[in-house]
Amino acid sequence: MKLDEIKISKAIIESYNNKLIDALDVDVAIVGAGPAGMVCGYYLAKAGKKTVLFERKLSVGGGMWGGGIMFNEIVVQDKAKRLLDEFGIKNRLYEKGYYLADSVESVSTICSKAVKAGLRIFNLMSVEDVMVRNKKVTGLVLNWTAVEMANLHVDPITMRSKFVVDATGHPAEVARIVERKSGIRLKTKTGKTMGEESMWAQVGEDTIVKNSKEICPGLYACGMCANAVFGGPRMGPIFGGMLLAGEKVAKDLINRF
Ligand code: 48F
Repeated sequence: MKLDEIKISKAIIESYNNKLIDALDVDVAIVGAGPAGMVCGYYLAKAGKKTVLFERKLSVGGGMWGGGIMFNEIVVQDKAKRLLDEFGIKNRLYEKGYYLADSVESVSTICSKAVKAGLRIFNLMSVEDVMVRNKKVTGLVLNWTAVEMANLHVDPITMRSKFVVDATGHPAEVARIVERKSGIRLKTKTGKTMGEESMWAQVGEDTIVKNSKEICPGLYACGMCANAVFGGPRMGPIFGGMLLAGEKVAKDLINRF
């Protein structure tokens, strides 16, 4: 059989078009493919919820690949070891309460499990706005990252979702868009994003899970973004809280359907 380049191109274009059209009306749309967003997507997809995830970068994994200062190891505490085991990520005890895992294995395994469970990931796509109806977040406004990077004047497209999850990490991008543009009061003390606090791993890891919840009608914060919204500390290269946050938001959402 002779290979036909046009057939290869046509296959990709047709298949991607169908995938994107199918992603325009879903149960849950997640923004950001860091550990929190991907774990959240895994559990939602596993529960049969139609879930899509939009990631700005070419690669998924967010801040997990780099471990600490590019040493590609991550630390996970006692409480979250069961999630490493559930995903099948090899881990070893360092000292009582501290487990170590390879960051490359962690990202690739979580991603693979999530996609195999049915999560649709669109990389190279940036969320630049939200859709709001009656003071509820009802969808996302999307553009190619390449358009964003080149600062081109090109209009975006819109997708509808019963719920949106902001898993954009430190910048809490979706929450900040809602705060800036929609006039919706966030469920924080001030009604606005409170901003992340300086390093404190113990408090950060606990609050990240507590703060990963609905922040206004239709919108959840998940992972590092949650402490940026509610005002909690950062925690550095310990990742148990991110995994537990993803699981928590997915479970909350599954209960609401
Ligand atoms: O930053 P990130 O890994 O968030 P996370 O899952 O985990 C945080 C940890 O990596 C680390 C930490 C652990 O102690 O503090 O920082 O909460 O992943 C966020 C992803 O969101 C993407 C971004 O490229 C990254 O991969 N992202 C951010 N804004 C947008 C976006 C946007 N507007 N549209 C699409 N993707």
